Amino acid sequence: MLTDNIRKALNDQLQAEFNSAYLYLSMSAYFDDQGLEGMANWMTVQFEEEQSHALKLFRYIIERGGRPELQAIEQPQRDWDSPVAAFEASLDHERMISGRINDLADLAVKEKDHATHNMLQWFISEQVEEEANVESIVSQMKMVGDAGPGLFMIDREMKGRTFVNEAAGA
Ligand code: OFO
Repeated sequence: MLTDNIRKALNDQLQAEFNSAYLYLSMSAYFDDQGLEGMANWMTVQFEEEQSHALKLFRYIIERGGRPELQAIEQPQRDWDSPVAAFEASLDHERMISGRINDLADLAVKEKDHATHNMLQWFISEQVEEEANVESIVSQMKMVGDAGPGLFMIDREMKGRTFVNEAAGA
């Protein structure tokens, strides 16, 4: 049984994960429009990852006897000044999400909800990985600049990213 505070916080995080998914799908459309298919693919995979995070929370709320409440999803930003600016925005976004997950873990401790605290450990590790991945892309892109052969090489590498549902069953 979830306390009201935890239930509300988990539902808010469920919405935040869908907002993340929508943001990355919008970034995918932006990169596709820029002719950067690898980056568009990377963002589509990110969209799928965020949906899997939302689904993990959705299932957890049900498992604990709650009912997920689907809140409205924000309209995402449509354009960025440059490819690197889009990845920098993604990094800022992930740092914000990490802060939210940490607050949620603090709340679980405060409410003595050890099961939720335990479930959140997966998200805490996932955030470390997400921030590190985007940080490394941003620094590579800064090294090669916002156009030219270096950028196209990074783009080509990103075509290989595929979705693996790590959130399922973890
Ligand atoms: Fe769900 O990890 Fe990104 O936002």
